[in-house]
Order: sequence, then C-alpha cells, then structure tokens
Amino acid sequence: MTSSIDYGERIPNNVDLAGDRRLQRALEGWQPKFLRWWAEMGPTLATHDVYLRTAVSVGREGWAHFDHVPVNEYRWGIFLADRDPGRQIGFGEHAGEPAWQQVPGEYRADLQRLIVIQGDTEPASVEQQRLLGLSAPSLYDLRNLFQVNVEEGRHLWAMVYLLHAYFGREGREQAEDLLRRNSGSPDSPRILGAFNEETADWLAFFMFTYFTDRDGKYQLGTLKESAFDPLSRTCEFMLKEEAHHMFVGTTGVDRVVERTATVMREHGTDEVAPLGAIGLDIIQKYLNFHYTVSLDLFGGETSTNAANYYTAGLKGRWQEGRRADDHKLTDHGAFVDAVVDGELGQQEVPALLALNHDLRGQYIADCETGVSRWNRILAGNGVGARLRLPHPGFNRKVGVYAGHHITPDGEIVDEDIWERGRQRWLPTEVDRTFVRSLMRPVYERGKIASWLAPPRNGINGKPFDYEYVHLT
Ligand code: BYC
Repeated sequence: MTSSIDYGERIPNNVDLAGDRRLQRALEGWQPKFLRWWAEMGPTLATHDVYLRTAVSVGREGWAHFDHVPVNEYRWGIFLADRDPGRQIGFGEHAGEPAWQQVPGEYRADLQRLIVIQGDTEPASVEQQRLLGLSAPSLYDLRNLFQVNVEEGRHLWAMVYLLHAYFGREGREQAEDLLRRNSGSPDSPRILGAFNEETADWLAFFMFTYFTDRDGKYQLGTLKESAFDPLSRTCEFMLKEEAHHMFVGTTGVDRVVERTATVMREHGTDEVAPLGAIGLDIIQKYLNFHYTVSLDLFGGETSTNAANYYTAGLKGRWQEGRRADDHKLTDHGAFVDAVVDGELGQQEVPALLALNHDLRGQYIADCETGVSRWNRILAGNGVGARLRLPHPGFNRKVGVYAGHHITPDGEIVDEDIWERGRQRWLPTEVDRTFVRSLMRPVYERGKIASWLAPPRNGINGKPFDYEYVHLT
C-alpha cells in the first residue's frame, strides 16, 4: 500500500489526516505552538533560504526533493512508511499474532512512555544546536546543520502524531510538555542526560551527530520492530532521514582529523593549535565525552523495563528478524558487564534482562567503524598516533559502572586518581575555549575554516562551492 504525501494540506501527511477531522484539528492546534517553539528555541542565525531536503514520498525511489526554502517555512509533516497489511509481531509473547493497529489497553502506559522519551530527544537536539549557525565553518556545513535541525523537528512531529492519534487527552498533554521542557533548563530539563549537555562548538556537533545520533539509530531500530504498527512504520521512515545525520557526524569528524593530520604532516609537529587546527589530544577528549554520555542513553546493563518491553512486543532487538533464536528469550542466558568484587568482569543473567546491554554491544561495534576510518586517515598521512574508544566503564552515570571510577584503559582507581586524570581524558575549559576560539564563521561561497578539510562531495551532486545558504 503506497500513500502519497499531500502538500496541499496545512500539515503535509500521508496518513489521510483530512479523513479524521478531530485529529486534524488537534494537530492544527499544536502546529502554531510548534512554530512558536521553533522561533524561540530553534536556530538563531537568520537566513533568507537554505538548500534543504524535503520528503515527498516514502517509497524506496526518489523520496526526497531538494530546493532552497526559507527555514521557517519548512513543511514539517507526518510521514509513515507504507503499511504491510500482513505484518506479524516478530518477538515476545505475542509473536506470530497480527501487528496492532491500535494500542492495547494493558500496554498503553509503557508505549506512551517510550514514545515520549523518544520524542523528547528530538527538540532537545535542536535546542542544543541553536547557536551553531553563528560559527559555521562553511556554507556547506551550515546547510547540513539546518537539514539536521529541520528533520529533528520533523521527528518531533512524528512522535506527536502518535501521541495525538492514539493516546487521547493524555497524549495531547504529553505533546504540549514536549515543547515545555527545554535542554539544560534547571526547572524542566529534557528527560535523558545527554540532551541537557551543551553542543557549544562544531567539534561537539560532529561528535554528537556521530555518537548520539547513532544511539538514535539503534533505539529507532528497536522501535521499528514494535508490535504497535504505527510506531514501527514511523520509525522506519525516521531511520531513512537519520542516515544523513550520521553522515554529517562521520564525515565531519573525518574532515577534522584529516585537517589535523595534514597540518601535522606538512609542519612536522603535533603542536597544531598555533596553526589553527585541533590537536589529536583534544579530538580524543571530545570523543571520550560524547561516546560515554551516549552509552548512558542505553540505560542499565540489566533492565526489567527492557525485559517487559520485549515480552510485551513493544521494543525489539536490533535486526530482530535476523536473530537465529526463538524471539522469546524466556530460557536463554546472556553475559553482561559487571563489577564483581571490585574487579571488572561479566555476569550471567537471564537474556531478557540483558537487552539494553545487547543493544549497546551492537552500537559499540558500529562506533568502532568510525574510529577505524579516522585512524586510516591518520595512517594515510603518516601520523603514528591513533584514536580509540575508551572502556565502556569510563565516565558513566548510568548502569553498573556508575559510582565507580574507571579510567579510559579500563582500570578501577580511586576518586582522587580519577579526578587527577580527568583533565587528560575529558575536555577542559581551556580545551573548549581554544576550540571555540577557532569557531569563526565562514559564510563565503567555497571557503572553509582553518580547522576543517572540505568535504569530498557536495550535497545532491552540487559542488562544495554551491550557494547552499543565502544569508539575510
Ligand atoms: N538518563 O531500566 P533502565 C535520538 C532511567 S536518541 C536518565 O536501565 P530502560 C536522538 C530509566 O528511565 C534515542 N534516566 O532503563 C539522537 C528508568 O527510570 P524508572 C532516544 C535514565 O528503561 C540525537 C531507570 O533509569 N530514544 O533519538 O531500560 C538527536 C532505570 O533504567 C537514563 C530512546 O531512548 C538516562 N540516560 O532504558 C536526536 C528510546 N537511562 O523507570 C535524537 C526510548 C535510564 O525507574 N527509550 N534511565 O523511573 C528507551 O528505550 C528506554 O527508556 C531507555 C532506558 C533506553 C532510554
């Protein structure tokens, strides 16, 4: 079943909103609040227009349309992947039953919670990134920032649609709260820790889009397996958009590393700061920070919440369909990281309890691929130093490692030693101030900041020196 997107509507959608007047009116009531939030909390840099991608279809071929559009007039809409009428539940106690088109009463609270947590991250990231346009290293990068921002806004719409369409008055109240909480707010912060941290500079932005957006990829991947079909179809389409966000992170860090390595090679020195590049030590510290706060987003290593979600069919595993087991896991065991008698080790627990750990393991393996890429760039420039992922116990606030002091090498130490190491392992105020000092905007066509290599390709076949953004 293919449903096209109707751009004649006030809210573009492929869910036949016009056929449900009540829902349409409710969402049209939320729309001006979203736009007000966007004006207040969205990108601060004023632009005339930006070369943006807009979804025009959810099919495999040609789903996106590129054009210059004023950012405030971006057509945020509601797009679900096509419905498979024969879809069956793939795991848990309802495995083999038809996927749900409505929310079963007994799972209402849990499903709503998952949707709210997911929804909360989307506007949070826009808030975290709102000042970055003021220091963009090129028009190409500025365009990518806006692309990520408008799509995170659309992902908020995706979750708000589900709340309005399936969770009644409570869902509508939750949708309001998604605009009321703000990243870093002392009174009403965002729900998950990483979304209350500042994304204060472009190195942080690239690390965030590499590590934190990648958590998004994995969480959305598990929700795509959900028995609740509208959630599954929503996440399937979000994942398509998400790929570009990770591209921005992967190639962004590539380009920082490439520039640093080039300067090191050309000048035969590790001291690249006076030459306007970012030293590998600072890159490693940023990596350590963003990786570890992103690991916290997976929750505890053992989780009864995760077990209950799985058994109920609400949240599956990454690529559930490819797992060669019974998809119920009631008689299985799994090893999870643990601190046993003061030593780092593993502990066997029922597999159902270990699902956060399972997902985190998939994520870590994926993160390794980025590090290998960046190390190939270093090697290619004849630089001997290497980047690496720190031990998963380093700098953790959630799960078994929280409360322990663990070094990036995976050694348990006392608090004093850890605190003394902190400045070697995590960005200091001096590091951040230095990085910020490099963040001078470059808005001239085809030009780029000193600390970053240009991209290999432009967007949608356009060259790097294309006029991606018209400033006001
Ligand atoms: N911060 O049973 P546990 C994205 C709480 S990113 C604060 O281990 P569970 C994006 C937890 O709520 C993807 N609290 O946790 C990226 C629980 O509280 P209660 C976002 C935390 O539930 C970039 C208690 O600790 N999507 O899309 O198994 C840009 C016990 O925890 C945290 C999702 O996360 C934390 N980090 O797992 C834009 C998917 N971790 O119940 C977008 C939906 C745990 O005791 N969420 N707690 O009061 C979930 O699947 C799960 O809720 C979590 C936590 C994986 C987050």
